[in-house]
Amino acid sequence: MARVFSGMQPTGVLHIGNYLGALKHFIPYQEKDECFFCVVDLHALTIPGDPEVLRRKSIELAALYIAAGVDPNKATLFLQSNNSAHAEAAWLMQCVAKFGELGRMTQFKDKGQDSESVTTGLFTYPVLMAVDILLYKTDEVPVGEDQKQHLELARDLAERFNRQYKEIFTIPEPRIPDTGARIMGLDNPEKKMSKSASTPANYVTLLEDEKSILKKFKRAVTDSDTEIRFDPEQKAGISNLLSIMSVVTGRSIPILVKEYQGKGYGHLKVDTAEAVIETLRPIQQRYHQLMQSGEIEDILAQGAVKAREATHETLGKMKDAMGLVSF
Ligand code: AQP
Repeated sequence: MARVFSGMQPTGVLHIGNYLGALKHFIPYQEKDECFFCVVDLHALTIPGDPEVLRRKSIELAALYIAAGVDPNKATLFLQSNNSAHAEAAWLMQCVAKFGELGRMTQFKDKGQDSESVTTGLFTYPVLMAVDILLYKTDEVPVGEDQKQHLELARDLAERFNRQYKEIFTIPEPRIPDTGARIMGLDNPEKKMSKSASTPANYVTLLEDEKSILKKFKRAVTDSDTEIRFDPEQKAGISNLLSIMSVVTGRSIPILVKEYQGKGYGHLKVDTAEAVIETLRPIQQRYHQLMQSGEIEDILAQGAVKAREATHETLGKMKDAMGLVSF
């Protein structure tokens, strides 16, 4: 039985990129592996926001995990800040990580260009992410493609710690899906779909209403050609629609390409929108039921206990290996 860990930030509302690239792939693991799924609320603090909004979003994200299929009887679901081992281990690992390697993280380069005004938390966040994973002795991490570099760092830090101090950490493997690992923005298919995009035309959220989903897909940016072909370089918009359609329907891209030969772009856009609507409908229903039931708080309280138990020993070993004395 493998240990599986993954997390999502409670900022904005999850979009179909988060779902198709990561969350959807969490679900099969819980049938056979020991899973820890986390709402990474400490990561959300790296970009300052309204505390009330963060409180609300954290609960809503936990409800979305369950609505999407995470079963709290099979997997441990918890808020990152409820297990203080994460913040503690992050400090220890920051004393192993190098300034230069954090400076090379592309996500920091994208979001942290104005170094005078960004928080130091945004700079050191990949170290927190590394210990999120390592504390649970994680074997496998299901994530989208944008997290590949952060996973590499987690592996490097684990190896360095094991060499420099003591063999404590398991080296985790990223699990990135073949299709859907990088869903692109509907308004700009050259860039990934992103919660923090400047316009809502970029993404479709998991809680979006049907009319709005259809409208956004109809307006999705494509090209001036007419051929339906999978070619992310030359035909980024069409290829993105095919990827989305493929993951939500389970049909392969070559089969879809064949099916849409000779049909117009409009056809593919409407069908993709409808397939997305069908996928999201049951998730939305379960989400609203859960939010009304008030069950989430109890689930998260139980998850926090299990998460603390799972990491207690590793954190203790880490401190001991580094020469910290415990009384
Ligand atoms: N466009 C995407 N396609 C496929 N997978 C994606 N992920 C994010 N965007 C896409 C995956 O979703 C998981 C949750 O990541 P997160 O909450 O930490 O957010 P993020 O990676 O920073 O990306 P977002 O959602 O677009 O937020 P912002 O705008 O704040 O950067 C991860 O597994 C990620 O790979």
